[in-house]
Amino acid sequence: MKLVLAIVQHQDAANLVDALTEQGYRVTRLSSQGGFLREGNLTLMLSVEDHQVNLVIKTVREHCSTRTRYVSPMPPIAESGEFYPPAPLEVQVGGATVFVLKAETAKL
Ligand code: 2BA
Repeated sequence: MKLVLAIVQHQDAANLVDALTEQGYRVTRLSSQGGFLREGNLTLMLSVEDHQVNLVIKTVREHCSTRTRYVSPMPPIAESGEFYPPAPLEVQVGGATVFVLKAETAKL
């Protein structure tokens, strides 16, 4: 058994969960937040057989898009009378960040 953790963007989550459940996978959605942008994202948790991992990753890849976000860095400490507003920083977010871990499942 493997535990697949997929961190995805909100915009992609609904279609991805629909696709995974239609294929018969059991999915748990966890609300999460990225440490860098501090924006909400979703972590999907699936416990699957080893041979299903590649199919799950394929489905995640098909439903998760890369998007561009802009971050405003903190302004540098200004010297006397000088102010240089920092340029927004462009970052690419997504499609998805996926971790695959060995797992044992016990339903109690
Ligand atoms: P965030 O931490 O909010 O990161 C959002 C995007 O900002 C990242 O997109 C990446 O393009 C950029 N970024 C993150 N940390 C950076 C840094 N130290 N310097 C420059 N740019 C940085 P993704 O790579 O697509 O990641 C999307 C989300 O997936 C992340 O949100 C985080 O929640 C999670 N994630 C990504 N890599 C991870 C890892 N190695 N471990 C745990 N969570 C991870």
